[in-house]
Amino acid sequence: MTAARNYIDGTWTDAGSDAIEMFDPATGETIGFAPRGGRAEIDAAVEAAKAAFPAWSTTPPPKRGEILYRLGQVMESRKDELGRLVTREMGKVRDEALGDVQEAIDMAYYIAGEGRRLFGNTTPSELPDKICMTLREPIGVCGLITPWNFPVAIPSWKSLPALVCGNTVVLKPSEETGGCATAYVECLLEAGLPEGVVNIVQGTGEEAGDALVKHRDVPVISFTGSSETGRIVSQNAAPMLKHVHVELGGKNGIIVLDDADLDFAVQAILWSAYGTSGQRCTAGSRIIVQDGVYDTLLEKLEAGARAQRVGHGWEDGIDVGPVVRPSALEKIEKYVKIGQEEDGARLVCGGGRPALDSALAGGWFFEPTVFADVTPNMRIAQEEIFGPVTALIRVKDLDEAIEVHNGTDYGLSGAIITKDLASSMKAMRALKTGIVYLHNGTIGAEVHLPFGGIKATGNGHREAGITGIDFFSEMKTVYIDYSGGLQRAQIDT
Ligand code: UN1
Repeated sequence: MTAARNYIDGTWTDAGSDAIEMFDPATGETIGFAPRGGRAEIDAAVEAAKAAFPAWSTTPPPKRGEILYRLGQVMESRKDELGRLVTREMGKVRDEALGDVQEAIDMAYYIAGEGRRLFGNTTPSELPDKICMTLREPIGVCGLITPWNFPVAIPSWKSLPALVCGNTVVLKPSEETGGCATAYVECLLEAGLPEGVVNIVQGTGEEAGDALVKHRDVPVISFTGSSETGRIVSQNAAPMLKHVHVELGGKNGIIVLDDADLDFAVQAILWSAYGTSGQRCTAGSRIIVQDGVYDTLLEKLEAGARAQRVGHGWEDGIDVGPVVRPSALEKIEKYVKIGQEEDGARLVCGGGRPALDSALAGGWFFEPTVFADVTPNMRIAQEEIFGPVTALIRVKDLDEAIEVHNGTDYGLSGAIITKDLASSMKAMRALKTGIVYLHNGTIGAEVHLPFGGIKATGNGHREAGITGIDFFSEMKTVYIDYSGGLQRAQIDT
């Protein structure tokens, strides 16, 4: 049985009678239960995090960094176990599950070094005998609400910058992947994190998540999930003027120009569209192809999509695992139907559930799916499907490709595949996304760079990289006047 537990004020508790059932998406079997936390558990966790704040926030940042460095070592030693848990709870294939854990290890080592930086600025004053600088201060208790699609990586993206900056944390992980979050917190404790500094409350967004967002002693909220929920989170946090970071949906496009290496382009598209069964906010769900190579690319992509091996994520040679839950499958099926009904769109391959051997008959699998001849305003080209479905759109040139690329509400990740430097450079500036890939697909973010998007994808913040530190610290501006007299800024110049 999977052990999804609460950890509040140094005490672990198991799921009680009113628990949330957890499933293996590859078989549909019950794998365990998560506690159904609500307001009472959130209140207790926030109390514990508040109580731990004075000591943790005054621990020298290099010491905080040393604990987080050890976290990287602990996770390395438990990498296989954590990876298995990822596949078991949300289905992604082995390489990607281990990659998910690796992303957290990378974040631990990166952020450990931040403990010896946490740089502010020093700058001259407009007045003599006066200097100016900025310092970073911890903020308080951070409420972190994390999704199931990167069940180890994303909790690390949020919690490690928060911790190195001296904050304490209440983590509300997705109810699908509570065991991964539990194991992650176990690693933090094994690394030496003091009791109460991180607390974890399992439960649903409507109950535990909502209570966390509305808690008056939680000044910082960081949420990854759908744009719809992100709006609710923002609205509920606004009256208390909280710091809010939301990381939301995407409808990411890959532009392929006539001069592209098509075999490479197909590899990049397959990886972007079907990695994590298309359940990444960075998934490549629109392929914007120049007229001259459209037919050849479609032919190669169809062959590549048909060759993807669908099956249990932990087995050898599998490319595409299941999707997370039955309602995800239903949503994908709904969009395939919408695509088929949209005038002119053509279902080229996939579109249904694959026939798999009986051990996986109860699993939630979907075939890698390609739609061709999609036009930019169709719903399958505008709305996030979050499954292994991609849509080919034909364009005449780079200008039209950029226009189509930018013609969605979202703005997370964009990509262009061409050998022409000038076209790449033009796209680099013109694509309206927070992340741009030149000569690649839309996935593959690294932890030491800012991650996030514009338009309906986010609210202007970026996580990971140095920007994670910016979000989780309060900037204090300090003026030091050693002139011995009163010097008035803007007046005594
Ligand atoms: C997400 O899709 O929610 O670049 C995160 C990537 C991963 C992170 C994705 N490193 O696709």
